[in-house]
Amino acid sequence: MMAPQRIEARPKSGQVGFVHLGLGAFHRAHQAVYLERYRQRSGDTGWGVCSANLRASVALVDGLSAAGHRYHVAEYTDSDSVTLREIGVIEETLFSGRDGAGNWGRDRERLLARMASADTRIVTLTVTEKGYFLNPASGELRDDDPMIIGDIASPQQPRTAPGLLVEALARRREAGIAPFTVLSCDNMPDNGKRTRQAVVQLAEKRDAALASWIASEVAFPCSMVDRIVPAMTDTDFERLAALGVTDSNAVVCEAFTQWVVEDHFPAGRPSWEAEGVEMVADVAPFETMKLRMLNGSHSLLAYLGALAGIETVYEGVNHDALRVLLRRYMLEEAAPTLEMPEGIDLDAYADSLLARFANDSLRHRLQQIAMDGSQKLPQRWLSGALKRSVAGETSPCVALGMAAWIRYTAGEDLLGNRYTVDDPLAKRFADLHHAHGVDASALVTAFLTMDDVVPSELAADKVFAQCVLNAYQKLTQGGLSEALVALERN
Ligand code: NAI
Ligand code: CS2
Repeated sequence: MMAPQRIEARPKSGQVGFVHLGLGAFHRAHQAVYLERYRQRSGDTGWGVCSANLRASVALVDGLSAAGHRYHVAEYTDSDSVTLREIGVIEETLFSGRDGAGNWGRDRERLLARMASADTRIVTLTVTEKGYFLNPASGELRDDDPMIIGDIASPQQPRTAPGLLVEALARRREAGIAPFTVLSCDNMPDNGKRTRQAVVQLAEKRDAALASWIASEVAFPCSMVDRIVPAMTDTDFERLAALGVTDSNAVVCEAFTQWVVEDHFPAGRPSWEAEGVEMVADVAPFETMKLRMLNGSHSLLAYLGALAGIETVYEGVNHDALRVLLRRYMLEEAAPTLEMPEGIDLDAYADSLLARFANDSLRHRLQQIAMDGSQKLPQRWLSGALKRSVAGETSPCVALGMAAWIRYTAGEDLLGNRYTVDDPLAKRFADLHHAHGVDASALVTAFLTMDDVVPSELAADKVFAQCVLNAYQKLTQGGLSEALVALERN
């Protein structure tokens, strides 16, 4: 391996301009890196971050605090080339979730005070697709969810991301302070619009005037975010230690990074274009391209690979028939559904994605990608397949993916290994398998008619439904190879 490039963090300023909700791996490897690089170049120290977890990972909150809010990001071009970047832009970490004793909201008031402060001009989020409490198909607030019911009952003691945003905005409105800009950095289509939907619909349950003020005064720009940041493994920590970095808060990621942001920040923003942040009028084409081509391929690999006992993206993309499937899906099923600006070469983009998936320095586990499928597949596969269905086109790759996802939700791979299905709807899936397990046709129909996940117009497409059933039977009776061969004949 070449000697790593080492970049130290700039001294801290104590000034906070951002609050972030969802202190996870991606935030530490993406937004925080852009802000650290901005700070390094510009000398502008006004955009420090207060970063919070609303649920789990209090250990990370306290670990970063104990480390003086400095950590390392290892950016791997490949296993021979890495940049070790120290990040110091996070000035504070807070926890508003439930602690070991079952008490909620240890730092909630400090977090709300930060969000209500006039110094805070932008609130960013990476709370996963499920953290917005939206119905994945309709985009409506799930006001029957116990967490949302709790926030409606106790709006001043919010537990959810939408609840915190509503309460903080209510305090700013009350104090005559202009609102912050809300910038979602989650893998959702129209992520800004969906965040706005969740916040306004929750505010409506509390005070119509507040909801109206939020709807008219608060900016919710959309953004497309891209950097492959796998959950850390013991091997990752060992590799870093071998480079002299012993840091329990470190993250590893690919060298590639991209951030395309709608330029709508009434309260101001960093001038971070020099760091490569692309400020545009309309993010949608880039967001849809990435969600369908990169994330759609990731999910295909996740379910087909996991069922065959394949562990990582790297192993999966080196499985010849799976790599052929990914390229076919990207260019024959995803690309034709996209409306891209002139000059975007989708063939080249597909090849760049396959090259990124083949990065031998990342242990990106398929089980991590497979989680929350009910929240991910609508934007990754189903919206594109619906567009094709309406045009009278078939989507055999997506149909195979759906068959693999349905089989995956049984919680046992094709080799008999059991695993936990990590999804907000996991209980429902288990019930469906219990009710229909041996009757493939009834099981596939039951999954396809879940209208909070699968668009009903797509479920009504009999050709698509039959394609899913045929793929399901091939997969469960003949295994991955037979299912892929059958697809090639399709
Ligand atoms: P992570 O597991 O490291 O962090 C997830 C974060 O979401 C944690 O802070 C967790 O507390 C929070 N969270 C989960 N459920 C929540 C809920 N119901 N309410 C509030 N907070 C909740 O995962 P990571 O890698 O940081 O990814 C987070 C999100 O970032 C993804 O779901 C995706 O939307 C986006 N993203 C991730 C990329 C990656 O490669 N890891 C790349 C591009 C986007
Ligand atoms: C992955 C994404 O876990 C998943 O669902 O598909 O986190 C993926 O790594 C990122 O979107 C890449 O930008």
